[in-house]
Amino acid sequence: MYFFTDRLQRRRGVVLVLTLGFILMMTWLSLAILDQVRRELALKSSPANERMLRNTAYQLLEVSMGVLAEIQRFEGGLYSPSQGWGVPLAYAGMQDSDKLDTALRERPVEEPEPRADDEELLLADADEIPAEGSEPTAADASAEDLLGSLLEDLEEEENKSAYFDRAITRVEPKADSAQSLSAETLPLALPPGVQARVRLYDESGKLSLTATTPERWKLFFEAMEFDESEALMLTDSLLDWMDPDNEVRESGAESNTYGQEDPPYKAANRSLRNFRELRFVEGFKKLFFDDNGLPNEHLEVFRQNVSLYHQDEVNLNTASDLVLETLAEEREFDTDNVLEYLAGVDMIFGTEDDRILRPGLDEETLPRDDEGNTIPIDRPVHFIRVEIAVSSGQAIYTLNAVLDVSQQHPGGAYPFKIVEILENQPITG
Ligand SMILES: [Ca+2]
Ligand SMILES: [Ca+2]
Repeated sequence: MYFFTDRLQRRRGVVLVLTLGFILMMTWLSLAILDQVRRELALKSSPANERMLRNTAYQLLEVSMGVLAEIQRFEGGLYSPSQGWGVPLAYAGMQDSDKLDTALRERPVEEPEPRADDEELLLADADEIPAEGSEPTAADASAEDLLGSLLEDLEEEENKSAYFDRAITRVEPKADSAQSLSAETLPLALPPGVQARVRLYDESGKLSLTATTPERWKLFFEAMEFDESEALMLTDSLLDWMDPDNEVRESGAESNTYGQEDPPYKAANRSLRNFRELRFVEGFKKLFFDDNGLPNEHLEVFRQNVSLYHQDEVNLNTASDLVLETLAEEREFDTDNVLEYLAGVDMIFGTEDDRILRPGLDEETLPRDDEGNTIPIDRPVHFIRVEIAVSSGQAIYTLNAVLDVSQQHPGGAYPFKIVEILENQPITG
């Protein structure tokens, strides 16, 4: 008898588990459908909100240009973000969101730890109910996930930037400059509930696509850890692709090579219009792209260290590690001497004692190459990449632009020429 009861209980247990499993599956299915609907809804923010974010982003572009123009005028030139323009909103006395948070992001991203106390659990749930008072649903969570991944993308981009923008770190404006600004001008403020982040990067810290010598290209590709024959092929093919003639360099390729491709094509014989164009160039085809024509990490490194815009010498204040290494190899100087000079006495980037290579410095203290000559210091910033991200509630808006700070915008409306501007997409050039 005891045996029988036990089996019956076990069978009941099995039925219960099956039923629970079924309920769980149905719940999962309905959540999956809700999730899809929510995803589609989450992508559409209200038009009024989008307009407000867009207007804010453009105003922040103007604020950034104002900051750049002021520093350029007072300091006689733009040389390094350590002058204060690296974090323009902070310079202008505005709140600059170090990390973009949204209302949703403030909630825990991961599942909260299970708590022993039910009361605590209830309290935790109450905290998570949105301000509007609607019940939090799994669909809310999925919208959060989507938003979270968008934010992570943004942060990832930011981290990528951190890789090559060593010198562009946070330099807080001096307290007196912020005070004098707010005392003399109307305080600048973001609309309620809006968070913003503006970053300015110097394109002149990269190698110029058009002004780099064959010798320097070769050193650069070797710094990218390609072997000598690969470095030669990449150098000569790139230069042949861009030079106006059809004479083939020693390790290069011109239209006669590309004419044998299926389908055949010709060398561009002009400068690159974007980095994706490299998938047609001999050497790059194999080394920078996979078999499906998708770019690999080498293209990303190339893109981060080479500029399509500037056509001058590299600004050592903002040169990336890879570019600095290339130049050090070419001019025979020690990169550490330059980095230690720039980081200042405390040897930390982004602090008040950071130094700037610029004309008029005391020659005695300057870093020198192996022959005892001072390294070049007159390399002003020419092109600046602007990255603006504005968020409100669930919506994020990004504005990316490239400014030529050596000339005014045609018509005189802005102090600098806006060379390129893109909304909600990165500038890939
Ligand atoms: Ca050519
Ligand atoms: Ca040629």
